[in-house]
Amino acid sequence: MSERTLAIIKPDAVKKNAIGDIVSRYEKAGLKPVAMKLMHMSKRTAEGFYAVHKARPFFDSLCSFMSSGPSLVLVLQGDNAIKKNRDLMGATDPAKADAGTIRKVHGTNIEFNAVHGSDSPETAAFEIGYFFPGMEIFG
Ligand code: RTP
Ligand code: MG
Repeated sequence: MSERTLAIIKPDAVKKNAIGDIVSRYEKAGLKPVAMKLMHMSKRTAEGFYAVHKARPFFDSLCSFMSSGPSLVLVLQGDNAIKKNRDLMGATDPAKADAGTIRKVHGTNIEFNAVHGSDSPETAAFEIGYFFPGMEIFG
């Protein structure tokens, strides 16, 4: 079933010039970018995006990281896009991620882990709407 997911190439990966490699992995896996923008999030924007984590000890540090430089924010479309993207990303902690996954290749540690991907249809709907009005999505 074709679906959409929100992906973010986080500031650490943008700084390392990994945008091209990561977008190429999405395309080769059948995940088509149907919207994308480079944006430097404010801390408030990051806090709203990660509101589900606001009680976690890493919340403040995570939001500082996400607002530390530009990110590439994308909507990816394809069959089973949500799970397919999570599989491409690998585990949250790059040290535990499978060989060949984006986080294994480009991540540094459990916080600076290169990419984000929606984890359910409900979070995908919220996250896509958080960054993109419908008219900016070309599905
Ligand atoms: P994401 O939401 O970014 O796709 O990552 P995820 O589902 O694999 O992991 P999640 O539990 O949702 O955590 C969100 C992001 O918070 C940072 N984090 N830091 N210091 C820590 O223990 C810790 N744990 C998580 C990571 O940047 C993680 O991707
Ligand atoms: Mg998550």
